Amino acid sequence: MSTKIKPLVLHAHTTGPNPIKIAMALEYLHIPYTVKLWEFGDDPEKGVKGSAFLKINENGRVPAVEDPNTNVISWESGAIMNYLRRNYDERNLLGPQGKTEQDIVDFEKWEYFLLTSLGPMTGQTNWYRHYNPEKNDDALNRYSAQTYRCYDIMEGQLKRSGGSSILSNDHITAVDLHFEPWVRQHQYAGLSLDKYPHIEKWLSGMKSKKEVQAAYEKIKDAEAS
Ligand SMILES: N[C@@H](CCC(=O)N[C@@H](CS)C(=O)NCC(=O)O)C(=O)O
Repeated sequence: MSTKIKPLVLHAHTTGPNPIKIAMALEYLHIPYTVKLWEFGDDPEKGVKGSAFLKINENGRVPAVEDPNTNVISWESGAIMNYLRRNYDERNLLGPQGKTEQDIVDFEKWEYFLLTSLGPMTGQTNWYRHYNPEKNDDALNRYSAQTYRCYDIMEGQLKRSGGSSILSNDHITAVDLHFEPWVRQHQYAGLSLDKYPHIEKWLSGMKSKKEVQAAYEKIKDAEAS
């Protein structure tokens, strides 16, 4: 199937967690793609807040995907993931694992939980740990505690699902891909998984998947070229 598809362009950043999820989905679905890396900042030609990139995503953030097969441009990792599933996942490899309304809601609730809670709380923890111009312990403690609260919820779900994947044992879906890069960054955020054995096990399983490894490699290769 992949031979007939023109390569999609994944707009990404070397370290940002959100583009990696999309690279993973492209790998799982065997969709050909190239990676275009952007810097943070407003350099007109190279920056995510510069005029060249703002023509692709007026929100000035990666990921964004351009699909020459459909001429669709998508941004926001949740919207991109759903676009890829609708258009390239005929066998429903990455989607909800059943057809009932409960199956669909279960998929979406964990996807939205990452997009609105675990991801942003980790992002804010990173910000107050590494980038805020002034030290602000109140904010750092608040966001660290909120991220740990999300880990509590994720740990409970992994206990229920069997632990290898978030929705059901052994079957990786787009939900796992959304979570992986954010949870992988726990040390950078100054957080520990010591109290989260199920998350630790899930993460190490995710890291061992060839599609996940290929996604990280592809971003690294784009950096080197
Ligand atoms: N909600 C967006 C978040 C995108 C986002 O925050 N991307 C980061 C990289 S992971 C970014 O582009 N940051 C650059 C900036 O904020 O200037 C999504 O899920 O795609």
